[in-house]
Amino acid sequence: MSSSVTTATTATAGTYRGICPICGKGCFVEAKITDNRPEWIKPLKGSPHPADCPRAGQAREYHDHPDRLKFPLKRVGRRGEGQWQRIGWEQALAEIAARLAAIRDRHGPEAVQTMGGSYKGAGDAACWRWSNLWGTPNMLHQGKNCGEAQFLAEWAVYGNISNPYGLPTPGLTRCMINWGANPAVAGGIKFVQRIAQMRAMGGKLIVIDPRRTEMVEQADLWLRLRPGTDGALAYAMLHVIIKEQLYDKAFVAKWCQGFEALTRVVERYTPEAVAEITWVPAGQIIEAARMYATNGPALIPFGLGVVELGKATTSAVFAICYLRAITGNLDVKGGQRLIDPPLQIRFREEMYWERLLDHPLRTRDNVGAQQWPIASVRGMQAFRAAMAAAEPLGPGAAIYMMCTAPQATWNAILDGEPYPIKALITQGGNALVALANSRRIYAALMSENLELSVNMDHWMTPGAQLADYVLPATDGLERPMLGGMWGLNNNYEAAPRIVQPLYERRDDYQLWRELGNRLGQQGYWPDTLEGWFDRLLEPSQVTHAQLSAREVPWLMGKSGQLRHEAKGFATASGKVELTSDLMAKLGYPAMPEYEEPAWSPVSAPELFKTFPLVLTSGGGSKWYYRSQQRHLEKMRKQHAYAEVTIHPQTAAALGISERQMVWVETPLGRVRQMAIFSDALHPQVVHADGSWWYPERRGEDPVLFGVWESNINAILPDDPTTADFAGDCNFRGSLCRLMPISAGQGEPGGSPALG
Ligand SMILES: Nc1nc2c(c(=O)[nH]1)N[C@H]1C(S)=C(S)[C@@H](COP(=O)(O)OP(=O)(O)OC[C@H]3O[C@@H](n4cnc5c(=O)[nH]c(N)nc54)[C@H](O)[C@@H]3O)O[C@H]1N2
Ligand SMILES: Nc1nc2c(c(=O)[nH]1)N[C@H]1C(S)=C(S)[C@@H](COP(=O)(O)OP(=O)(O)OC[C@H]3O[C@@H](n4cnc5c(=O)[nH]c(N)nc54)[C@H](O)[C@@H]3O)O[C@H]1N2
Ligand code: SF4
Ligand SMILES: [Mo]
Repeated sequence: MSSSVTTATTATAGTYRGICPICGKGCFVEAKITDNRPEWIKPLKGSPHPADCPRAGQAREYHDHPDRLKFPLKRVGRRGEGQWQRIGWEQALAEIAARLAAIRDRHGPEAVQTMGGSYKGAGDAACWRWSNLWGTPNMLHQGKNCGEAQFLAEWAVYGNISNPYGLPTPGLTRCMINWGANPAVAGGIKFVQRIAQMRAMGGKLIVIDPRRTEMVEQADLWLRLRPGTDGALAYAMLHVIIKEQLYDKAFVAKWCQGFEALTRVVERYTPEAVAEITWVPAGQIIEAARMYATNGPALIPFGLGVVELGKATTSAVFAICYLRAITGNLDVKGGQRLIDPPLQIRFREEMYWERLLDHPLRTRDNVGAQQWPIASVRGMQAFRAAMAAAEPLGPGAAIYMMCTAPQATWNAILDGEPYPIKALITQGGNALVALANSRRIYAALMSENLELSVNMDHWMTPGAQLADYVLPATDGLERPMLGGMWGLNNNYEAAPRIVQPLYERRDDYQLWRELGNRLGQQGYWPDTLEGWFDRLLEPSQVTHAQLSAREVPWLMGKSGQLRHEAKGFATASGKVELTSDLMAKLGYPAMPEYEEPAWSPVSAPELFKTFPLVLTSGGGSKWYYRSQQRHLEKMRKQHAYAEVTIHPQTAAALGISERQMVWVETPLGRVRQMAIFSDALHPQVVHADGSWWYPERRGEDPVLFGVWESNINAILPDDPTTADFAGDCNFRGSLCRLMPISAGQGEPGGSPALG
């Protein structure tokens, strides 16, 4: 690291190191600041993870962009009309607090729903902390759809989660399955290099993905499955491994509960039967099973391709848990390591999960609890009871266990069932773009039943446009940083505030602190985010400023300990529960079997006649982080418009030429995307970009920055029958049809009429 680098909490001029402000990954940058403005920002070489992706190059444009929110705004016209009045923070906070208090008096604390998005820094944790102190179990963040199902399955089966950012250990890891994961795009250069090193040292790579991703180029074996059929595939691999006696008999005998039940269940998932379901040849299924089972230690990291399949997710996440366990790859070096509790920082205590479980005002569980009890306060209590012996503090990231299913929130707003939600505070989330069935979300956000809607963001988004108050948040240069704030890992990077916030932007933390102080939480909130970080860091006896000033500002958790050998697994039985007592207790099958997605050629054959293509969506793009960065010119030059990828033969049969605009249509309507060809796709499968909006379009309703134009979520279903065991959305594994748009039809601009 360059010795000329200095650190400070109040920078105005000099060269500083901090965190790339673009997405929540916390990569390190070096920035030259003059007059409190970044002159240049570049990757910080020699740091634990220097910013290394194309988006980072646009950090200055992001920070300086004229469209960034600058001041608090209050709606003065109708919702969506775009009539805003600039107000001060004092007025905004006082009015919001007064309305929240009135709602609590009339409807209880549960009538307030808080909502966030994918990881956005410490503001997310501050939101959960506030929600717990306030007494609402209605918390939702978009991580609900990106990993929750896998984490809940791991907690149920292993009593802990495996490292979600699992990297292979070259020389040790002998096989890795990128199962619905594309680390070349999602994880960055470090992941790709590590996998290449693993392969150079003899490790095998299997990719399970309907698309020929960058990782397929390196792979020994690629299974191009029909989207949504991962659960059947995993059970077929278990079938082969058990039939051929390739499992770890000693581990199974000593540590697994329910192996006999598994043996019975896998019986019918023969490679031949599952080849019909998955469209993967039986020979490849057998080869993948053998390769994985006979090349330990082996690793199957977190992958979004298996957790966004709606009801088909449930069997997929459980069966993958079984695969790792019975092959003896669980909690071994070079294999599937379990995470260490986040004890370096006072994360769990500061979240006040305890307080929510026993809150004096809260009398009701979250609005999705009846349908999806695993994702509720009751579910959390069941987990805690099961874990009591091994992990008295319970899981770190308990938010994953209490997260409200989004469709339940929209019902509670629109129909008042099971009880009304009257206020929504969104911080760092773009629900109208990011969650399924956007029209229902639109109806909820526009509903008069929703008495208060607040949105804190960097930009005016389609959802913010429908809010009553819009609040401007600081970005990653304007605020200090402490990594690991979702409680999912035990390493914490730190960085100071390297420029003072511009205009009237505030840290997300301050929204929650200020509301808390006005609403009975006095004494709970340190004055500054830095002050809160200091409190969190006390167990490590370092302040945030000291940590940020270190040569490597990185607090490493203790690891290297294999957890089960010392204490057993943190389940009620102390074993890996292939048949989960906790699931059974909550009314679910103890060993969930494969179910098709709600709309599939098998589950909905009539629908398949009119919607004859299998649709998947949302594989990451290197130019964008989910719905973000659409304002940045360089990114838009690379990928200007939402794209749908199809096989050229299919396109030819439909009269579609490359780069032509097409309608992507489902029973819920249609959106426009640009056709791109790939002959590596199965001819009956298409992939549509997820989460598109166009900030250059009009913001006012009904255009709402083109949210109806190309956003695939506008036409994906969200009724409860489509969801998995925790109520997650069905983004991948669906049905659609395509139609070319002839010139002059379906002009861009976007309105609900387009559907
Ligand atoms: N069809 C389909 N839909 C999907 C997916 C898919 O694969 N297919 N993927 C899903 C996944 S994995 C995820 S995680 C979700 C993402 O869903 P979201 O998290 O809702 O979407 P993002 O685009 O990540 O960011 C939401 C908003 O946060 C704002 N923001 C960024 N940083 C900050 C900050 O520091 N403070 C504040 N206050 N705001 C900030 C951004 O400007 C943006 O408007 O989308 C899901 N939706
Ligand atoms: N550059 C960039 N990086 C990101 C993000 C981003 O938007 N851009 N998003 C971040 C977020 S929020 C998340 S959650 C992570 C996710 O990171 P990953 O887990 O790698 O997820 P994705 O790239 O969304 O999808 C992985 C793969 O799933 C495949 N897939 C689609 N349908 C199916 C299916 O039915 N079965 C299987 N097996 N595979 C399927 C897609 O083709 C895709 O290649 O990435 C993070 N990193
Ligand atoms: S955009 Fe995200 S992944 Fe890329 S360097 Fe910045 S923080 Fe890291
Ligand atoms: Mo995500």
